[in-house]
Amino acid sequence: LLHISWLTESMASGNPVPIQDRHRLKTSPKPCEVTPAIIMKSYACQRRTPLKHHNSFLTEPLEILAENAEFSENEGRSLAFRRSAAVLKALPRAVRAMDELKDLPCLGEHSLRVIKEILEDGASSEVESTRQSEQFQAMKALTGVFGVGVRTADRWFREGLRSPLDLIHTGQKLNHAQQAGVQHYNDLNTPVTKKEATVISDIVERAVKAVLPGAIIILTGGFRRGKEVGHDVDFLITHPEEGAEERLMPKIVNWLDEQGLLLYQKTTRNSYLESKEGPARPPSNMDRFERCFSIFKLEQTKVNSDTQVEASSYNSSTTDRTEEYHSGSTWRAVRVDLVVSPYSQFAFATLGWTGSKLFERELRRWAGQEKGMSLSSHALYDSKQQRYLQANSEEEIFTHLGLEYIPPSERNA
Ligand code: DCT
Ligand code: MG
Repeated sequence: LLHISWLTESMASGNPVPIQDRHRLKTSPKPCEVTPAIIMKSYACQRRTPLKHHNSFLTEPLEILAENAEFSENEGRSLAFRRSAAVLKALPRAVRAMDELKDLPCLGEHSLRVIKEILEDGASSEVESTRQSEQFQAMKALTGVFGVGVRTADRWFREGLRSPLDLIHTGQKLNHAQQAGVQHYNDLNTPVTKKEATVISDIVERAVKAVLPGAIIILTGGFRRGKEVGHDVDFLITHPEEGAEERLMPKIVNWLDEQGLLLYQKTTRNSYLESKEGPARPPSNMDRFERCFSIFKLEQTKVNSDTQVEASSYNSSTTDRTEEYHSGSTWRAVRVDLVVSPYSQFAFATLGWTGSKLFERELRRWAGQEKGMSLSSHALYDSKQQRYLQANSEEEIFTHLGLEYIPPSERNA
């Protein structure tokens, strides 16, 4: 039997053989029974986190508590649970006992208490009561409306509202985004499949090529990390000729609209070039590109016929599920995010829009705390050298940051 233990980074450098391994060294007669310790680095951007891991039974409950902390705008608490969960996602096997966790970073007292309860009793009472609570369920339902954030949802909750239907019944004043969110609530809360993302990719590609030949389009977000489903489909668009991408978004949107493909869209202009501010300031770096939040009208026939063509590579239940869910309708609503980046910022934009959210956060924290640098989706600024560091690829950005390159499929922290 192989024994696996894991070390934190500091232990690995300062104390190569941890106590329990010394014990094993003494008690194990054969060297082959001593396995190398696994080094668990403390920033998520220093680790490989695959999509499929061995500890969902722990990470899902911890993420419920993280989500609940977000609902009460307790960012520190939420981050602590998310960091704990991310460490467990990076482990090579399922946790079975508390002592397997003692050398791991990022596991706070509260997270450990929850994990202990799950290991011993099969469930955590705090997590289960959170799951069942009226407030958690209402906040989940209300923030599940496109265009509704935590603040608005919380105000509605305190006014006695519990679900999107309550918004209609009580005649709440809704902005355009929220109106679309209520109208397409069921569709937008039905996970988008990879198949659907592929069909939408084809549409976006046709739109972009029609209005700007030579443009480059990449799928970012969860689908680039290998996810099978997502809450939306994210695209990043650029053109090798710097400046050719300016004012591109309205043209794309017009093309899509003329084809009757948009149910909703809101475009924001690139404020990064216009504002002429100094170094990009993390973490509010997500809103400065020319960006379009949209809802696509996706014809089901398109998805189904394409599924038949490529049926071998996809699970056929995908089609069954969407047909069942949208019986009586020939289309469904899907959230799509389009972002346009200048070519010189494309590597930073690609890295910033691939996620996961925690991985991005950790990259920026690493840059600031460990390297005296400031990373955003636009640029990397070195405070010591007082200059921007250029990059043509994600690999170059990791190199600038002194990090081992982590491919998108292992950024699922
Ligand atoms: N992003 C980020 N910080 C945010 C929001 C987004 O760094 N506050 C980045 C990381 C992921 C990317 O943008 C796209 O965002 P989402 O679509 O929200 O995330 P996702 O990983 O694609 O998840 P999903 O599969 O649910 O769409
Ligand atoms: Mg996404």
